[in-house]
Amino acid sequence: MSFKTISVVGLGYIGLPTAAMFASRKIKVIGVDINQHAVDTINRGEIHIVEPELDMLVHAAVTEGYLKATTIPEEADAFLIAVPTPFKPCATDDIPEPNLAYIESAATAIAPILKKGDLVILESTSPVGATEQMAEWLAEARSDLSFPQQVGGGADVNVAHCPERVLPGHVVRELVENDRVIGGMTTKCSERAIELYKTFVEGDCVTTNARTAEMAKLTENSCRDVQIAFANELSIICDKLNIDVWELISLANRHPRINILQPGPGVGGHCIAVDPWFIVSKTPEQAQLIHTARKVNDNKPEWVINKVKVAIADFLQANPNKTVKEVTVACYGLAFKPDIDDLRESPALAITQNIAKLHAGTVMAVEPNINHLSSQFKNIELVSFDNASKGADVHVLLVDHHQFKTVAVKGDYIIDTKGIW
Ligand code: SAJ
Repeated sequence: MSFKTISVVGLGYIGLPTAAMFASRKIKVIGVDINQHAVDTINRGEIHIVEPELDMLVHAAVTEGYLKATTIPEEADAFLIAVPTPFKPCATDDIPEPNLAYIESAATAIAPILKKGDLVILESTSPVGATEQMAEWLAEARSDLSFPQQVGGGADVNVAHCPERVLPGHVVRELVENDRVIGGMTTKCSERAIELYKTFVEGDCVTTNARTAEMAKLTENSCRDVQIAFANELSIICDKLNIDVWELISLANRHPRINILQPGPGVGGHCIAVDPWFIVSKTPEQAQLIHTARKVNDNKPEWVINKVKVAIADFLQANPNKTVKEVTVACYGLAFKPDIDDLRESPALAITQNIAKLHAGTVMAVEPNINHLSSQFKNIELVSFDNASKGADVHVLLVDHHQFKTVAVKGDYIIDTKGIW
């Protein structure tokens, strides 16, 4: 094993589990993050995110001395970059552009400590061409070293794109079991990356070039986005036709070649709601279906909010002694999907915030995976399930957390976006 020390840059939902996984194989891992709170938490052997089994893994890795976190990069034999790649709104049309600023600052931060023989892997989901761009940034900062785009297989520093593909909530298992797409800038880069990942990956490591690896990842998430858009569109059609969409989908799914996904309040997370834009912004003329699916999913929260407005109006009509200020709305679930604490790009959170903005009465939120709401969430009371189910007049189920599946809220004014009540 030619990797004695591995550095993981970005200790979030992907970087931290990956760092802990290498450390669990008794390799020295240096985790780097700009967030001092995350660094301090990890160095105490604790975690700053919710992910099953990760706490034990990190605790063991830190106490056994294989994992440490720092804000300043240190020398290593391999660097894995797992930083966010959000999008930035585009001024000229409605297609957001990928924002590579975090990759650029990660590359700038590690460039001074790179040495001959090092391997740099970009794991962040990236638009096609980002790995080559990252290699350019590294080359600009280190003219004393050679890179694959300059000299091919004989480069001092090898560079590859190996997209992460693990499902939040199942990260620890999927990191080990999933196949990996290894997109080296040269064959040598791919070989080195395989050697690295094989320390813990039991799935196949399949090689390709960096651009195809980038596109493979975007394709997977766009495919899922298109399929969820189909389910979301069906739910709106069924509502119009007075058909139970959940029953409809379960019937259609009995066909041996049909597997329709589940509708919901919209698509969230920083992956599926973001990555298709990386394709659309590069090829707007060609990516018509992918673009439309994005819009269908992005419009679903607005549709849910309208349903809530109608429910409030119906409640007031049935209770003429009440004013709108006396109507309490409870939203169940704020995370972007079940049984996690992640609020990033969450349609449930956006819907709740919008209701809180529009509604003159009380808005309650039930989110079993978080303890408090920061002050930015104005006019939203975080309450227990019991308080909400007993105290609210209009109930909006937004996330199918397991806690909500065991007891159904009863009442005349229920908007159940996940079909569990
Ligand atoms: N959703 C639905 N209906 C469904 C399935 C999902 O509305 O039937 C919604 C969820 O509620 C959520 C969003 O879609 O808001 C995304 O959830 P998800 O579970 O489909 O995916 P993510 O974002 O947690 O993880 C995805 C995964 N990609 C694929 O399944 C193709 C994961 O493997 C990737 O590693 C991850 O994106 C990523 O990091 O890119």
